[in-house]
Amino acid sequence: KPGAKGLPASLAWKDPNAFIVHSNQTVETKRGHTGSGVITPVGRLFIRNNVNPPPDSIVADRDAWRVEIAGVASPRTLTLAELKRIGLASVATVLQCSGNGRKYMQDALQPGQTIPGTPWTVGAAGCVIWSGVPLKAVVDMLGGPAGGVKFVTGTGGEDLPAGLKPKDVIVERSVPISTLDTVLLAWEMNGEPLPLAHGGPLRMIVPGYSGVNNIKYVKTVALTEAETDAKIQAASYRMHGVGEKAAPTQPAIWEQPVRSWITGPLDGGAAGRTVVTGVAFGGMHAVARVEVSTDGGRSWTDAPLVGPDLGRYAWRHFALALDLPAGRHVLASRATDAAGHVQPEDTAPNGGGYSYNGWRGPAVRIETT
Ligand code: MSS
Repeated sequence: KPGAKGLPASLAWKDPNAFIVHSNQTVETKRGHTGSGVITPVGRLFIRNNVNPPPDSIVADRDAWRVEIAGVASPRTLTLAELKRIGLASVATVLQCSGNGRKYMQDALQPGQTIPGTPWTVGAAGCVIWSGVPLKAVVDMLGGPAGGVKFVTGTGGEDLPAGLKPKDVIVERSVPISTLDTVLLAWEMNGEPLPLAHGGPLRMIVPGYSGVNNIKYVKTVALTEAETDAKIQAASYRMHGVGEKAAPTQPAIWEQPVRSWITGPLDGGAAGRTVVTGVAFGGMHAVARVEVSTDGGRSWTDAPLVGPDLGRYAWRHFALALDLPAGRHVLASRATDAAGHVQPEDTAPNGGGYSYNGWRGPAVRIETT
């Protein structure tokens, strides 16, 4: 039964009250537990592992971690200590699983249809400040990109389970070379050494791209001519119809669409003055506008954005003070990004349950008295 289990021992340092534990590898932040500041405390940030994480020993001597840089004029393996001498930058991004909101698609299926995967609602997401070296600075130092490269391909540092084909389990993802200007090789999260659980000692961050593209414990970063043929890229995280098989010809799950959801109130209570709060982000673009509805989308009111603006890849909180009469209310939020994309009412189910961004799914039903 989801939510009935406790945190796995490796995550015992996290806030036990903040999570719905789907499995040892899929731990969702409860709605409303991301806090009201912009940044999600690391103790309340969700966890998603596609394979078992590496042992703790890899963070015992962080500076000794080695990453191979390939697809450049002078390929080299660099230690984290060496990376720290190349450059430093920080970026705030929404880290969100590609399947965040999958439950709303699973709930909308016809009899006989299925969408496999964790039934995340809104809690496979957080907003985090990453610090590290821009990949561009590393590539420039190594003589620039090799000819003909079209992708940035990152490989996770897990020990692969024996008896399985490595390509079937390795966490290796390719993103378009256009991301070279924004990718960060990060060793800090929210100003602290990056915990193993979130990819320490070193993680490849692709701002604006969905969770799976942000490779934890990254051991190789290669500029490549083709996308990796690893299963996680070729036959998974693809946009395809329900019941269809994933294939490399389908769009990859890369850039995140505009999205928002209510974080409070989540329960009914006394009628009267109420502050409706939530988070909104634009994926690749800044959030331009958030509207709130208390009548299930029949009417909308602009909601003020609150708190510091940490840039286009971060989320913003919104807070609208209003008067809720006694009765039933359906609270929803609808965001618009700076490029004019508006959240749709719903997102049609797709085979992997990816990239849900409708406003209808996460609407909150409450009754005030
Ligand atoms: N990386 C690696 N190396 N491994 C794994 O498993 N996963 C993915 C990313 N990265 C992985 C990686 C996913 S899938 C996600 S979401 C993310 O990560 C999460 O993060 P955290 O830190 O929260 O755990 Mo879905 O799209």
